[in-house]
Amino acid sequence: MKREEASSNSTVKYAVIVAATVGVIAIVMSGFNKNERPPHIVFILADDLGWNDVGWNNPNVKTPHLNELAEGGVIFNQTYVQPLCSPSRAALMTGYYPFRTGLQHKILGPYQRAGLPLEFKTLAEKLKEVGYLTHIVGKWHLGHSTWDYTPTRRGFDSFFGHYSSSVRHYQKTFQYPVRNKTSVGYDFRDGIGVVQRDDSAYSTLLHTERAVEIISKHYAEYPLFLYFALDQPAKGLQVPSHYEDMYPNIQNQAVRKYYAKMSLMDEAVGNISSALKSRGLFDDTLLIFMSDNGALPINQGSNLPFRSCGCTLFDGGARVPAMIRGPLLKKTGYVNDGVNHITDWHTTLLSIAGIKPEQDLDGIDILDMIVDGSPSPRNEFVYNIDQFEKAPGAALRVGDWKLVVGEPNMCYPGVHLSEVDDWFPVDKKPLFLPGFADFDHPTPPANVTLLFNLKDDPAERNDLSEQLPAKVEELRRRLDEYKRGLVPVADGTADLAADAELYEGTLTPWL
Ligand SMILES: *[C@@H]1O[C@H](CO)[C@@H](O)[C@H](O)[C@H]1NC(C)=O
Ligand SMILES: *[C@@H]1O[C@H](CO)[C@@H](O)[C@H](O)[C@H]1NC(C)=O
Ligand SMILES: *[C@@H]1O[C@H](CO)[C@@H](O)[C@H](O)[C@H]1NC(C)=O
Ligand SMILES: *[C@@H]1O[C@H](CO)[C@@H](O)[C@H](O)[C@H]1NC(C)=O
Ligand SMILES: [Ca+2]
Repeated sequence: MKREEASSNSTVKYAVIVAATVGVIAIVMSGFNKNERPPHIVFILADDLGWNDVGWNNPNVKTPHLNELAEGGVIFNQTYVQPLCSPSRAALMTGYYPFRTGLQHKILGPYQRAGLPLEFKTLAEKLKEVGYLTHIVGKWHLGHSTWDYTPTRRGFDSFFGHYSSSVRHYQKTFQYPVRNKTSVGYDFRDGIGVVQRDDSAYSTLLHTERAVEIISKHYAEYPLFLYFALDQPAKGLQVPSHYEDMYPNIQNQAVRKYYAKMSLMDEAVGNISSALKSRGLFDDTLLIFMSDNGALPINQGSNLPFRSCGCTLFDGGARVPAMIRGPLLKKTGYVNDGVNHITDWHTTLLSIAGIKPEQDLDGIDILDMIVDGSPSPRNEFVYNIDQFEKAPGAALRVGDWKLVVGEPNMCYPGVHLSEVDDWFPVDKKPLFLPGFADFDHPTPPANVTLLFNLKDDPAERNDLSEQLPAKVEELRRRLDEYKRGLVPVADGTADLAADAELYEGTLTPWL
């Protein structure tokens, strides 16, 4: 369906008016005229997938399904996200930079009280208001201390997955330091219920099976929003061995397992597109794939040619593989070089659904850029602003220029900048990122001032700050303007009352 139809979609408008006055049930009764229904949306978000970890950027990684989808759609060369999990997810769900929602500092821990503040409506809530049936499968990671923070109270009709940052693929447990011990928590839910424990079943296979089931049973009169938040490649190297067999020539076992996980992930995407085809929905579905942040050196991922990794303000943390395929696209089978930010996808999906976005969203509507390759309307974006008193850090891009100030390592003091500031090769020695908790660290934080021209120097090798002080000042002033919108960081303390051991080993909302 075309864009003009979306904005003049009378049935949708009717549904909104009815929804506003009578409530959500009215939407289900109002129905959609077949030609007016906005497209189905399947948003696939990988976890910690590096720039160089997908087939179209690195032919050694076997991702045939993703490659095929990308060939029939558009690959993005300059998609930027937040350098960490919770902030990126918050940006996608709200359309605001995390420094405006309180999620600019590190990630949410499993026992943290804070979550994505309830005053922000999620993408799912907004899409639901115009009739989308909404599902999340996989990782939430936007808070769970109270039920109000959990996905089925934030606009999703169903949830199948885990609340916290990451769980082991077979055990579905996380480990978290609490006082003098390590707390182990089981974290796997279907809706609000706990899924029966089965340590022989691999998480991503279960997630994919659920996604396929949702698609197969979808009532196609209504638009579908499926947010498939993969737990791949993420942390740990558990993977069924037959995926490793796809890489007989890779000697390094860790690299082989990592690539195997990429191929498992690719198969999951393939199963989802097959399910869309079997159900007859494929041609009417916008399928978007991107990573939530750059690869971390804890894994074998690579962000080459870009500098450094996830959890930093360098481009290796924020510039990620991304693609879209589906209806609306008038120009396909090419690489689009327009700058876009994860918040833009929020705004653009609203636009596609015929929803008027809030005035002050940070996300910009990039629909024209996606549809026919028009120039990107975005000229600047904020990588992050974190006023964390021990190690403040911020970065901003305006045009081709990028300024980084303060501590570029967002995991300080967990790791020191010297450990992550590198151009990581594929078979590097994995670095252990010791948690994200604040603790006393003997090394003082960095306080850099770096200026790069990303057009000439996308790998950030040549700092121009001393040569171009006026440019530094110009960007610093722009950053100061953004800082006026800064909100305090959400409370980061771990609540000992949340210890899973108090709830028979299961992570549970506790407040
Ligand atoms: C941890 O602390 C508790 C109480 O503070 C104590 O009873 C327990 O023995 C300690 N455990 C270890 C392994 O030190
Ligand atoms: C994809 O579907 C096939 C056939 O049902 C299944 O054997 C395989 O495990 C699925 N792969 C993933 C990653 O879910
Ligand atoms: C993608 O970005 C790189 C680095 O900025 C650039 O060299 C390349 O030309 C871009 N590719 C396309 C197709 O625009
Ligand atoms: C970092 O350096 C700048 C000058 O380049 C200075 O103004 C600022 O106070 C320093 N910040 C910290 C936290 O030391
Ligand atoms: Ca992540």
